[in-house]
Amino acid sequence: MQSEKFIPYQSTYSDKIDVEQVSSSHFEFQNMRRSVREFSDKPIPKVVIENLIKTASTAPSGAHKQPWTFCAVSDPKIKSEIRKAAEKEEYENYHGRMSDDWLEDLKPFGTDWYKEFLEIAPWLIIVFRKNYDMIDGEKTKNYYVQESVGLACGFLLSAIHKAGFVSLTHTPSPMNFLQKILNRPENERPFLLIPVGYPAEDAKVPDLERKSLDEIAVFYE
Ligand code: IYR
Repeated sequence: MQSEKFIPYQSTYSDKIDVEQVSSSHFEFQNMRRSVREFSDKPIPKVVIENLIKTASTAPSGAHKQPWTFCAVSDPKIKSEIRKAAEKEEYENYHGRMSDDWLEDLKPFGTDWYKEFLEIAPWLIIVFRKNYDMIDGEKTKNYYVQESVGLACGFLLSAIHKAGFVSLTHTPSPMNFLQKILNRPENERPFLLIPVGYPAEDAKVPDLERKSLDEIAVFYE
């Protein structure tokens, strides 16, 4: 018996949908998504960023706790502060903190400690995970926080791609400086820093291949 209130599920199903065609063309579209490091400074209206964040927050989460906060920054002063702090950490990472294997693995991507995009992209979305919540001064539990916030970020990247923008999943490490700069409470920890914008006109991406279906899936029929 269902003790809580349930409502009818509003299905997106239609017998007019050609599922093979729809799933295949969605794959083709998603397969065009790339992490981009070269942004244009062309502005994006705040309402658009609000829509992207609302979409991210439709992701499933443990006990529907939605254990996330999305901080959207367009203020140039805060972006500069973030860039300065991120580059300070990344400089250390690229000059001793990262292993030789790691540096070797990153060579195809041409990354370095220099993070110009943090000032060029019109918006930085910094995603925080909430290990617990504070409701009326009481600690309340959240569940599967990493999984939930990871899913929300996936939804966010997809929404960004659908709108024709590009993004980058940037993980300056350690990134506790984001908590300080953005003045976030104790129960929030930085999870990902996602610059969002239009691609620079001459933006280039590494020539990568994705794994084949055989390498990523096993079917039991
Ligand atoms: N955080 C660093 C290093 C870095 C690490 C991985 I794993 C990447 O896929 C890309 C970069 C940076 O942002 O440069």
